[in-house]
Amino acid sequence: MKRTVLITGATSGIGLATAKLLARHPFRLILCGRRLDRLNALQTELTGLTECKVLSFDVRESEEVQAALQSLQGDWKDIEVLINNAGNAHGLDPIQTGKQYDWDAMIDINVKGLLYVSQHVIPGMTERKSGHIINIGSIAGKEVYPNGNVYCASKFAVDALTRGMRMDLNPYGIKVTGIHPGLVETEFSLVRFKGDEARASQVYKGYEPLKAEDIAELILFTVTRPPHVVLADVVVLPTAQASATIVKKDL
Ligand code: NDP
Ligand code: 8X3
Repeated sequence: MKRTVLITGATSGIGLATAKLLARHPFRLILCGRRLDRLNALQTELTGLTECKVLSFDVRESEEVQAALQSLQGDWKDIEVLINNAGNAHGLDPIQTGKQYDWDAMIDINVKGLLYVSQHVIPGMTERKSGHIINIGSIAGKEVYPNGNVYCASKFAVDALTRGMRMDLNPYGIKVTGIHPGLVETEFSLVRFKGDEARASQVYKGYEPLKAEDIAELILFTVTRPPHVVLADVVVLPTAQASATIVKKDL
């Protein structure tokens, strides 16, 4: 029997790579994101590998999240693995000139969005007394870096929520994992720099960053451990990266 996995942010980067990899293993997938065209294309691509459902919603919108998750029918409601991956950085400004709309986006998506999705998935897990929640944090949730202020705060919050979930859900045998990547080349920097491709690509020059597939492999390893094993907290960096601010670059 395939386990049902819900992946937020499956239209791009880490979520997309994870969907493609898990589809080749005994999982069926609920693919989430705002860009419905990408979700539909992914569902088509994965046809023949596994069954997929597509749910298009904005994690910022509590009512949209509720409606999407309540639209699941039958045993598709029994989500066994929740991958809270949707998120981004918006801007890279010092606190004194940061934009409120960027702050709102990061807090609303990375923190409140994660909570909105989780609140509709957790009751099924507690009822069944099983499940696995994987929260994608960041090295930015372990260390603050200059101009990272609110993005770092949002990822510190993800780390705190991960630890809190692990405590509160412990009586129910639910696994909770925090995965905290360093620099991964995805659309992340393009979003952070508002579509400025030159600035975004500069972030990944002069060293070999992680690929989304590297994180997908880690997620696959995490969800295929035996019942008595949980990877609680994993920081994963490119070899060239020693901390949030130290990256060996050959430029
Ligand atoms: P991408 O920009 O490639 O992917 C982000 C995903 O999040 C997209 O699928 C996007 O889907 C989804 N998303 C963003 N906003 C919303 C929203 N409001 N509602 C629903 N879905 C949303 O970046 P990554 O793959 O790199 O990022 C994935 C996660 O990994 C994020 O939480 C990020 O913070 C984290 N991370 C990334 C690192 C990196 O260096 N790349 C390092 C450490 C952590 P859509 O736009 O279709 O809604
Ligand atoms: C993404 C990695 O270093 O840009 O979370 O914050 S970093």
